[in-house]
Amino acid sequence: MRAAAVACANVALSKYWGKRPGRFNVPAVPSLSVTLDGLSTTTCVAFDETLVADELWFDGVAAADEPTRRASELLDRVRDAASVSARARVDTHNDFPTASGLASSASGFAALALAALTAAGRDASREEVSRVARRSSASAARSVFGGFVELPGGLGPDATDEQADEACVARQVASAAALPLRMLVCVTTEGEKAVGSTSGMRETSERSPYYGAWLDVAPRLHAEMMSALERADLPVLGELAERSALAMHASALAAGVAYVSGVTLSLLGAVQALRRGGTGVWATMDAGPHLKAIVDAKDADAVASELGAMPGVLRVIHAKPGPVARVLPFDEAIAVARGGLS
Ligand code: 2P0
Repeated sequence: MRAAAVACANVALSKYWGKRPGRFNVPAVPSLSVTLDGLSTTTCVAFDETLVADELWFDGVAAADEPTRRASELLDRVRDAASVSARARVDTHNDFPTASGLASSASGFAALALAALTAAGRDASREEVSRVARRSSASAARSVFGGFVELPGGLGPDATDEQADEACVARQVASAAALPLRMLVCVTTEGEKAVGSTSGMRETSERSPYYGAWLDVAPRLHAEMMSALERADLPVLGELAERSALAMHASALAAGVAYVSGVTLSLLGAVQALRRGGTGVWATMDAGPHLKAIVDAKDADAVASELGAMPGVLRVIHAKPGPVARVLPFDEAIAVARGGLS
């Protein structure tokens, strides 16, 4: 009744922002991501009949009520699927800043879903792991897979919520080696973000005059990106990824949801200037102020030193396309999760 897993963060090239109305946390638009090597969450789950409630610990420190409640919701779905009644202790460790727009919920819920289903004795397919993760955090559905991963958008209003849930399954669409892409994560703060993704996208859908435009353009950018990926055309993919990020942020900003900071905008200017100078580099940003530069592997070191020298950049993480989530030996993982070792 115990198991451990590791999953990597992912960054969307074509962004998910906004949910299909109804249940099961189904995105309104399709997304395409790259799983990132080296930004990982290690999670251990131990079901224990003596516990009266689920417990969540980060690096050996008890988590606050809200993250514990979200972990417990996922565990409820696993208990239902595997006919288990025991509560669980969850120990987890991120090797990058938590809840600051670096996709810690994606790797976190993917690792939790895989560890919990395995601990419950459920011989789950990757698709089942991904669906369990997606209902907690849609981007987590993508972190179950390695390389380049697509998560479809929701079906139209004629479909039932159950049909939309059934159809919304992530899949790997290209291996990690498909493109010589590197992601340079320019870390601009170690703090937590002020507005979480779930409430940020709800406010955008309720208040942004540009939310309709986003719903219109996102699937088209996504389709063009899928064919650029099929052709292994990094310049076109990068250009489209930057447009997807800018459209998402413009729509959020019009609702007063601002994730970008002054440093983010300076970095965006620097990326665009590098591009005018002939370097293949493109920007993407998520629900936090960090800018991620998409770059050809051959230019990664030069671009990283340029961006890393900009005021306000704390450090630059070099990431390449990463692997699928996997089960780990429990004893090895618990030392990492409780001690914060990596
Ligand atoms: C993405 N983001 O596609 C987009 C781009 C952030 C910006 O998915 O409400 O934590 O838990 O399903 O997955 C972050 O949102 O939101 C996210 P919920 P999630 O990566």
